[in-house]
Amino acid sequence: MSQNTIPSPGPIREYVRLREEVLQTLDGMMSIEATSRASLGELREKIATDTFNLVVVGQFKRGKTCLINALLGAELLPVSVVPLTSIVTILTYGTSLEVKVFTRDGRATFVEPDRIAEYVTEQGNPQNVKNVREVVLTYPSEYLKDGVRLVDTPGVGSVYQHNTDVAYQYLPKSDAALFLLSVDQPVSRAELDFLKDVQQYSGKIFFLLNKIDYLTGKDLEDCLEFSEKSLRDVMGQEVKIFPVSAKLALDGKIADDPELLARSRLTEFSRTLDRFLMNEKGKVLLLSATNSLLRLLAQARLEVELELRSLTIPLEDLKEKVRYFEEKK
Ligand SMILES: Nc1nc2c(ncn2[C@@H]2O[C@H](COP(=O)(O)OP(=O)(O)OP(=O)(O)O)[C@@H](O)[C@H]2O)c(=O)[nH]1
Ligand SMILES: [Mg+2]
Repeated sequence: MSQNTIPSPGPIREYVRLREEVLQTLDGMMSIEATSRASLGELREKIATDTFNLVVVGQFKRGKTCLINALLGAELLPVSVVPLTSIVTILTYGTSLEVKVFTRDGRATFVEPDRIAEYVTEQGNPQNVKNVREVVLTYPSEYLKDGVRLVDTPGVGSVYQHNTDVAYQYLPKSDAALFLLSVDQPVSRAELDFLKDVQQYSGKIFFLLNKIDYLTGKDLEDCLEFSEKSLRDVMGQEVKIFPVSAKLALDGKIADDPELLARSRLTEFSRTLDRFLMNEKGKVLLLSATNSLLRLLAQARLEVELELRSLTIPLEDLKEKVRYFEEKK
């Protein structure tokens, strides 16, 4: 990341001021009984620690997990030709590689990194029999500095409905999304419907067309053009798609082979992502925090309205009875 892109003190001061305002609003909301304290507490912690969830999403088998490995330049997470990732897997900064498994009963256990597939994959943990909520890996990568968390989600649309459900449940926590398409499967209706859902939650979406090593020349151009047109219709504006090969990028980084890395075209995307994380992350974080607050407020309002309605009905009944009593009197 180049030094001259570091934001000047003005925007940083403005960011700190706005963040304080959001935190104060959040504290104010704690006094509204109908709001979920747990959700507010979680959101507060996220904003106070500048945690930014960069979530990798897409249909099954587009290469999401492989892309995360490629960005970090190491084979950290298991990939496969069959639907695989079944549990949300979070990569966060740490001085060494450590893997912690969080179960739904609130327990957390460290496991050896080479045993991760036993927890996060459909094969190792079918139908989530191990009751895993999420798995957190710490890793010393520049990408994960300053609160950025790379989040791998299960692919949507496979025969495993529970994998789709897990991916959907994580969407509200996404600040920005990496939306993966791949050249071996032209964009489908289901993919576009999923994009509409992602759009509701993510302050920023990056589009990647993966597996470009399968195509060359005109075929790749046609594929890109078709994908761009399909996405434009949903997004209502021009979209930029980054053509990449996660596989070549990972191989290139592991073998330290600049030719493979150049063919992967990952560097163009990485530079854009670096710039975004350096210059726009704060703005997008506050935007998605504000959206989460609005959603929580809307929920609270609905609950208050329901309570009011349940109070008004007996009141009407009571008035009717008083009228009847007066009449008889
Ligand atoms: N040729 C080629 N294969 C790739 C590339 N990226 C991923 N793959 C392969 O595609 C398959 C799926 O990769 P994954 O990373 O497991 O895909 P995923 O989207 O995480 O899959 P789910 O977790 O099941 O949704 C694996 O066999 C990968 O080796 C690529 O750039 N080129
Ligand atoms: Mg995966």
